[in-house]
Amino acid sequence: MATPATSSPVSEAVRFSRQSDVLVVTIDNPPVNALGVAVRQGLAAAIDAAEADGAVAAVLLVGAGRAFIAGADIREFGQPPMPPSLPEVCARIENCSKPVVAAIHGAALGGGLEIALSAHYRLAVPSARLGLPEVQLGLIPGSGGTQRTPRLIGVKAALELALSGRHLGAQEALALGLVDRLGEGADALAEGLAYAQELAAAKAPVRRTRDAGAALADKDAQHAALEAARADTARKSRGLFSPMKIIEATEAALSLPFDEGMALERKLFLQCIDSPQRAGLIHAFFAEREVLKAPETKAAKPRAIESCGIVGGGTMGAGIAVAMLDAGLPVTMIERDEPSLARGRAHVEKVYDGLIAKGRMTPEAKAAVMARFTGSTAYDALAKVDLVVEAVFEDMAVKKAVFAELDRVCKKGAVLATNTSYLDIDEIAASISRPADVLGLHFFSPANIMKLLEIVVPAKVSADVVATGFELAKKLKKTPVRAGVCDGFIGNRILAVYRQAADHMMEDGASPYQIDKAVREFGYPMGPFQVSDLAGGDIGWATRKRKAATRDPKARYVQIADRICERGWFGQKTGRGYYLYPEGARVGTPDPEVEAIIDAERRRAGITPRSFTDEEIMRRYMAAMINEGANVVHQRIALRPLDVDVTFLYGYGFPRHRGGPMKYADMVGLPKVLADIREFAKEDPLFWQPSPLLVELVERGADFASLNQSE
Ligand code: 3H9
Repeated sequence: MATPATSSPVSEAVRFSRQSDVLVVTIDNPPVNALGVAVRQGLAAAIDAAEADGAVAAVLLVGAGRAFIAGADIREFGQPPMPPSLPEVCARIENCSKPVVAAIHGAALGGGLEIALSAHYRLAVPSARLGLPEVQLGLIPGSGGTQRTPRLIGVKAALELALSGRHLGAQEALALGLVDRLGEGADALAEGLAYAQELAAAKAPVRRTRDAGAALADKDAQHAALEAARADTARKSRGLFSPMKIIEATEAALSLPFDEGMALERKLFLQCIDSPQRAGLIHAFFAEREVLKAPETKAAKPRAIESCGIVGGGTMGAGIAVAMLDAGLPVTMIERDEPSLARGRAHVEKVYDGLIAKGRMTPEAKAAVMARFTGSTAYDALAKVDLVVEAVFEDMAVKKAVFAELDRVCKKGAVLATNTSYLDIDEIAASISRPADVLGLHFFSPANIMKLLEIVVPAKVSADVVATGFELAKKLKKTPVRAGVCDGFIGNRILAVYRQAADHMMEDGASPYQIDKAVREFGYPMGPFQVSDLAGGDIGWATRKRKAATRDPKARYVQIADRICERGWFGQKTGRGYYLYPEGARVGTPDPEVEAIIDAERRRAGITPRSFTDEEIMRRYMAAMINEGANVVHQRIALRPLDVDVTFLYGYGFPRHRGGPMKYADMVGLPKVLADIREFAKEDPLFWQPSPLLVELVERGADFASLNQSE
């Protein structure tokens, strides 16, 4: 049936050939058919070819490989634009005089969906994922997404799509009216071709989305949806730039003719492209993919992980157990005695009972998950597991005793991991007969929720064990970051330093409430003193006591936290910490007694309090974070600055639109950061020692981004 026609690709990225009277246009730009310049040129040439060939009655757009089109080529943003632009390509498709069909499989996201919306007919097979995720990159849909989508599905649904960035399945897209037909199988090409031939045979008209409007007929409902989205966005999208622009552009679909709406969309899109938030968010997008490419994941194959063991059923051990159960793995928990084991099991069950209470799990589903959970007080129960995570008390002797047992019972080749937060994993590894199998897997609390997993790499570990850590992270849907061994690894080591900077400011005159507010306004969900109250002040207190013996006596030490802890004020769980939490409130209120303690401590230390602006607070807070981040990279605890960024984005609530501390430093400018540190060093040269890496980069006129190439 197919009549071969000459295919005349402008580039390899887009092929087209006539199959009977349908010009089949295949976008083939691996891995995800992003709309780089070659694809845009190829699509424009394909439409020209369709117009020029009298034998073509319809055009079919289809993606090769795993996706239809994942969107604009994100790597091109910030580069000089190369014609044709995506809105031009979309207009060429929409204005084609012959019916154009988009057959969608896999991702049709952002510009990919906008191409499909410019086609006259759309078919989606079950694998299709449609969406406008531009908001997650600090952008608005910029090729007609804000103008065509509401014309097809109404303002409410269009805004929901563009403000959430959510992906829709084929069924939902059909129900909304975003696609016209559901394919049945996996073969978008075959189903799309049949559809295009059917349309050609029926002499179906071209149907331009720009001319559609039934979905907008009820003007009152459209305006109500706009206002609701405005109110909701003002409440939720703290400081984000693009969501309000999405609403503004979408409103134009109601109030302006199509071409004027497109012009406004373009203007707003370009404003977003120029915003630092776009740079931060796109950095985060690539960085979170780059962290997966550790040297060991390239060099070695992971070991198979079909079953896991956990030693320790406390909060951390139970959270890790839940993460593993959620990934479908069987879990064996070891505790020292039956009551402890019962508590560990209860911790695990409590998580699932919470889900049941919220209607997010059925009791039957819980029973099915718990059937994969076993507990024992005998280490021999771990004889057959592929990987064990030790999550017992943070004490070297206790950990070594656990590892001696693991060494005794675990099968050859089992990965033996520790969840220690700060102990020397090299020392733990050296204490057993198989140091090559010992790895650090540092989970963050609550371990079943927090996305970050530091994969801590001791000196003697074998590459395949490290690769297994990354593979486990994938199974657990966590974001792994490779870290070297040191006190606190990447995250907690840097945290310790900027927390001290916050304490210094508190003693010098800023209140904890002002510091928290400044940090929140920067974009964090919480400030450092709120975090301390949430985590429990006793945790930091224990660490300070542990480090007391090794602390440099010349280093500044702020005692305010100790004074608060001595009163038993450990934060939310005790009803007061830095804040007061009357009757179990989760949001605290400032405590005048804490302010009195701070005043007393200032007097004791001979400090006359001074005022701080919020801007100075953030300058100091960030300078401390960046400087220690640079040390961590310099000492190869983190391989690249982007590893520090991802650690903070996923483990410490760093605002994503700022890209991470090191990206933020690049945006501020490293000379400025270094000048700040040198200025602060005049008061406290011991604390504010510029990182050698920061100094070197400034001297070379380079930035952190220059160190981000994959290893
Ligand atoms: C847009 O469209 C703007 C328009 O409205 C207006 C323009 C005027 N570009 O995630 P994966 C790379 S904004 C360049 O690991 P998965 C990715 O870096 C865009 N590269 O695979 C990775 O590279 P590497 C709106 C891209 O199967 C490789 O592809 N679209 C792009 O887990 C594989 O990616 C989006 O925001 C891109 N657009 O997930 C969609 N996308 O192998 C962004 C991916 O070197 N993409 N790469 O590390 C995604 O959400 C996921 O990649 C996707 C596949 C779901 C498609």
